[in-house]
Amino acid sequence: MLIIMRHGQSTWTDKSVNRFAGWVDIPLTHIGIQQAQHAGELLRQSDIRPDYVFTSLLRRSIVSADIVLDAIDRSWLPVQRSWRLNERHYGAFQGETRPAMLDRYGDEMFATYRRSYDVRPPEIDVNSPYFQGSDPRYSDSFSDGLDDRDPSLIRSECLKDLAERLQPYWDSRIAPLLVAGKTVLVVTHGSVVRAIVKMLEQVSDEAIRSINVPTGVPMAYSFLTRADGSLAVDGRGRYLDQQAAERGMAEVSALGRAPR
Ligand code: DG2
Repeated sequence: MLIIMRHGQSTWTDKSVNRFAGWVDIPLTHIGIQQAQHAGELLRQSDIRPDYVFTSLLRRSIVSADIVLDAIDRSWLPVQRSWRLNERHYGAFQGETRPAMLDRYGDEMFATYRRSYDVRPPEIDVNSPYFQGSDPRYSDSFSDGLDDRDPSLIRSECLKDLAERLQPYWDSRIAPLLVAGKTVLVVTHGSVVRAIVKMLEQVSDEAIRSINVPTGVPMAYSFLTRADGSLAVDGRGRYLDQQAAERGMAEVSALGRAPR
């Protein structure tokens, strides 16, 4: 079984701040902490006990996973972290408010930059305080050897770029655990969840535009293993709290609307 979850609300997804984060390492809000606690409660109530845990290199994902593990008395599990589970690099939008970008680019381009499959936001300036070029977590020594991508050089990503940098990690680190019948918890970001849903449910490039991911609500996928050992997903992803998921999706969608 796969349990995939976007981190709890962050300080920049709080609607009073409403800034694009991408690879900027911002913390959870009090609400985000409560959402992660609730997510842990949901796992406990459903008697779901992860065998393996994955996070990105960003604290909103790391701390959310810690809170979930604490709630299910599994803080002892080793956690695997990778930049490949980071949010999409939001390029020059990182640190900018959504209303300001909506104003600058207009409804259609703004929606395209935010939700299209293959259009990247403009690249971030290497002198921006929000460029990660000299951040030690992305330096070469952290290279995972899966391909020759250097995360310290990335200056913007579309969802397709994210899916491509995620694929080797999924294939080599996560999918084999699912084939072996393990329960895997992935605590990550909105765009990573969208990329995984797209892959598992074969969502079209067009249809993925309308999928928003709530903060802090776990979603479960079950799998069957085919005779040749490959993985087949058994039905669609199921939010463990459908009402909270619907509320959260509406909130995420509203962040991209002009303030009234
Ligand atoms: C949000 C996504 O990602 O923003 O980068 O600001 O999951 O890390 O909070 P997350 C960000 P939207 O694409 O929903 O505007």
